[in-house]
Amino acid sequence: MAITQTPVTPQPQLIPTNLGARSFAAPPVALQQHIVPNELFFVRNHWKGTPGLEPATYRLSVEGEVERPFSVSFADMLQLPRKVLQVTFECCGNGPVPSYWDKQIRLNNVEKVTGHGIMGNAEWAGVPLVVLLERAGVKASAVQVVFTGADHGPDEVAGAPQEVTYERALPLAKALHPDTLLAYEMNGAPLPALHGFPLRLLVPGWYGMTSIKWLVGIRVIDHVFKGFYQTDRYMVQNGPGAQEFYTYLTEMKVKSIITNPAPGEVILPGQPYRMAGAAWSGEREIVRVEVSTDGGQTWQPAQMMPRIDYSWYRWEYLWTPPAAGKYVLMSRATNNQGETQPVEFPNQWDGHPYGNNMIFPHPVTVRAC
Ligand SMILES: Nc1nc2c(c(=O)[nH]1)N[C@H]1C(S)=C(S)[C@@H](COP(=O)(O)O)O[C@H]1N2
Ligand SMILES: [Mo]
Repeated sequence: MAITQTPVTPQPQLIPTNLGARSFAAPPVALQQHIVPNELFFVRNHWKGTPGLEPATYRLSVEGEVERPFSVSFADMLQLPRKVLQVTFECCGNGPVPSYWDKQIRLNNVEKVTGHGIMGNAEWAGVPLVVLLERAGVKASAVQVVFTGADHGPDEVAGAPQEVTYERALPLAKALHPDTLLAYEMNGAPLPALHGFPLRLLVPGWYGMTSIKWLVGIRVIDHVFKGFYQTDRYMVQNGPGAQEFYTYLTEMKVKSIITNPAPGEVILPGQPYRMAGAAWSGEREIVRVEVSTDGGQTWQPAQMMPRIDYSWYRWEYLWTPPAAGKYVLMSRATNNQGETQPVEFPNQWDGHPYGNNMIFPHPVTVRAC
């Protein structure tokens, strides 16, 4: 199968987040909806463009520590058992940089709220991965399952001249989980090119980098995978004295965001305003979302809507701002393990913003218009 990088222009509403036009954040209006429409769903690509995979020639191979290696066509995939799941995921780099907020709040002229757009919730349809793994017959020697994307190139940060392929592994238990999907549909439409057409892995509850797009290979291995995007990215450096040097991110940490008010929205004094947002915690349940309208001094419970499958929970809070002025709104989620969001971003030893789940200040100005 010939693989060429096809230039693709994302929807103009998406916000470019880095040089080289590889990644795009969802605008605030996208995160206000329970289901983020495909054209507003964030895009995070390691290289520009998309591998131009053709469904007619597409094959997905299953090999390695299996009894019966095989490959399937795209048409065959569509005949296999189908599962539909709502799944929320965020890129582990999602979130404003704390120093940015410190500065804005210190300057006290905060109005612009950005930085949560590299996440979304969609309804995905596909084949449970376990169906293919059972057909192949995983050997007792299996330890992990490696997923290979069709995209490759020099790494964007390391700038290494050699080609690296986008590949990552899952532990066997997560690979065999009945909800780990090989998705070919997103919100009822064929998977868009930018989101991995024709087929992507979808790992519910885990950070986005595990959900390999343009999936062409599945390889069961008898050891721990040490590929570049497994060991050199998406980990946080632990503090001095820690037992482990790095913590590798897997399941999404407990987190919440405020989506209403949006940046620049006018809020009137003395009138009830419906604050809203989202909360999630990997595969776990959220048991509580609280809201502060005074920069974290006092907290009130928000009203939570139930989640669907692995979607985020939506929440609301009716707030009547007492008077005109500047307010710092905050939300704080707690999961069923008693884990809650930290006041400050904990893991910043190496300056990487990965896995930031702090309580984010959401500044707003209340004024009569
Ligand atoms: N093949 C491939 N899969 C990939 C990536 C990539 O660059 N190549 N990016 C990963 C990252 S870091 C994220 S956050 C999600 C983003 O998925 P989306 O672009 O569909 O929103 O895809 C993941 N899967
Ligand atoms: Mo990501």
